[in-house]
Amino acid sequence: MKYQRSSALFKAAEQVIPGGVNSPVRAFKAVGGTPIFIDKAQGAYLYDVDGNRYLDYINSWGPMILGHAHKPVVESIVNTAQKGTSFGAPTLLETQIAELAVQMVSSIDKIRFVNSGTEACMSAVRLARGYTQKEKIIKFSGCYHGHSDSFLIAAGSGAITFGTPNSPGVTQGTAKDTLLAPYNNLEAVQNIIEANKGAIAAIIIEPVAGNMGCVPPKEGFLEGLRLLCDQNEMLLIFDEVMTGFRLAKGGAQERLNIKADIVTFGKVIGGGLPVGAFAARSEIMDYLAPLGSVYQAGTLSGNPLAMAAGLQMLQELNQDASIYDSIDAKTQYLHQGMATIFDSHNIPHTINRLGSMISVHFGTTPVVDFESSSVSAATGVFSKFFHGLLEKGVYIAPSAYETWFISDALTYEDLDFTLAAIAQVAPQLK
Ligand code: KE4
Repeated sequence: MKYQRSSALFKAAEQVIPGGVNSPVRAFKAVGGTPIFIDKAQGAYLYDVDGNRYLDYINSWGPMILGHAHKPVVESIVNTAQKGTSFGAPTLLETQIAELAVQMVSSIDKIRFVNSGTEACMSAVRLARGYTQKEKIIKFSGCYHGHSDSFLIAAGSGAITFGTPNSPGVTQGTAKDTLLAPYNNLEAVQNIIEANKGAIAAIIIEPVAGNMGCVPPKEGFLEGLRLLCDQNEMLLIFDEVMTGFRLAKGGAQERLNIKADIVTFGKVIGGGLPVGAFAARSEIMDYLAPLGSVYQAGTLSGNPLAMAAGLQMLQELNQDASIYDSIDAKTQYLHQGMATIFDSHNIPHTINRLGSMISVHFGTTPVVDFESSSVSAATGVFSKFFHGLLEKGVYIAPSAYETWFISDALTYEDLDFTLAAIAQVAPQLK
């Protein structure tokens, strides 16, 4: 592969954008090298500015579950744009996507749209604090809920990569209200609750973690959190920015058969445009302004283009649930193929998967939380894996702490191409 134009564009970007990127993980810091600049994408493929083609396993970090430039979504955006792009006033589209989301996710009566997953999670925590009139929250090391201050306390995703769990600029005043527990460790949560009796508003969790690689909940873990919340008058917040509308129509709540009190969304719900959302039963959501006293707002929240894209995406997923079986089967095929290759080369590895969420960890320890994920990430093998695949036209997330995002646009020929590339790279990983 040649990357001359990407390199030149990156140098120019660095002059006017911090680190040359608008989101840190895109800078390839965790794997080294220079980020590739994308010119266009179609279906399962990305095309960079040097004319190289890649099979895409990032899919804009989740939204492109039906593949890039999905025709009905693009047409919906174009048609809507011709009638104006944003009015700052209510539109029918907002009601239509809200009604569909409420129909698809059984635990919610009402939903509020925002512009990112960060905004959704930030707003969900404020709502939980306003509803319970308590101030502390529990989050889990390695879980990432966006970059608002309350979450950059040993956050996952980009913050892990940069080795700055407590980001400068986050005040001690904020940090004291965020309590940390290891993922999959119910006893630790019980101990925190005991030590903070009556002070905790909510537990926020990725029901299937995707920001320390894919880390599924252990048997009984989420059920245990549900019980602890009920016993201690705390709200359970599921951050489904990644899992929502991906693991099932009703997301992780449906897939894992457990109900959260508040659920947040992003990525898929926006069809590739900037959309986040948070939702709950009416009794909680009615605490929000203008009905209630918990303030939350946004100039472009619910804007017509994003609503049109998200509505088209959700309509397709709602009408044809076979998409979920299809992406799950493709992910399982990839899982089995990779495991066979790594085993045949005696490469120490763990592959974590739930539904279409999958990650590869090069180490011997099972990856069940942030600590064990970090042990595998520290081996340095992942960077060779990433660049070896990139050279062969397969684009996976540039960090060992990320999950692969499968789209239904991937064919079994694409999966076989991917496995052949992995087989060629495997000898370099020992
Ligand atoms: P955004 O603010 O980036 O839209 O969403 C934040 C967020 C919240 N919750 C979960 C579970 C998430 O995974 C995310 C964002 N995911 C990362 C990828 N791991 C986005 C990539 C990036 O930061 O550029």
